[in-house]
Amino acid sequence: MIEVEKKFFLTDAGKQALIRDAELAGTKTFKDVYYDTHAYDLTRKGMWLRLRDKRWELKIPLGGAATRAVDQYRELETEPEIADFLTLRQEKVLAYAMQEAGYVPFAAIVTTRTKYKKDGFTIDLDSTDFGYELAEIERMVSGASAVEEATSQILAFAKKHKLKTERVRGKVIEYLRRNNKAHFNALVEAGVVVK
Ligand code: V4E
Repeated sequence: MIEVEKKFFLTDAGKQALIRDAELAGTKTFKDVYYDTHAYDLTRKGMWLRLRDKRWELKIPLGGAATRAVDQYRELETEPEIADFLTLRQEKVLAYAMQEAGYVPFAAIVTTRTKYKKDGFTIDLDSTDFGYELAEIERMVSGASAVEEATSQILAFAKKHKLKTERVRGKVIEYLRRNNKAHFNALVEAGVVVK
């Protein structure tokens, strides 16, 4: 199965329309701490290394292109895989090996995510501790050939609920735009973020 997902700006009206007649599937709160070097070696390549609560995760763009158009990622979720990919010393606890290699935290974001099901779509409403909210609409498909159709279905579903269908800044990008202009501008320069 492949997960096709799109993020959208969330207004009060959009939120009310989305949750009307939707089935509530649960709420959770998690903390993400994102890491990179001082030279932004990972994020300038569109790679995102984070500690979500107690689990390390690394998102690597598929296709190798570090552009905003890429929205499919390979996700490494075990410490040996991440250490191997970053060529870190495996005999050390990952957090120490990362520190030794110059990875430092650059953003910490607490998100409360409420999940709904509606018309065959999964809807995530994310609310962050820095006041940014967005919606993510997802659909599972069985193969690559169905991705395009699912994308159109997601866009039609979003339009029906009066969500703005242009692409939205993800939570981390918005966090950097508000809190760390040097990092944000480096990502614009690298072509990872479209201003
Ligand atoms: C992929 C990405 C980043 C890493 C965080 O990914 P995201 O999907 O926003 O996090 P989240 O919490 O929804 O993860 P999940 O729970 O679904 O695994 S940070 C930036 N990007 C891509 C990106 C970009 N290059 N440019 C802009 C404007 N927005 C997002």
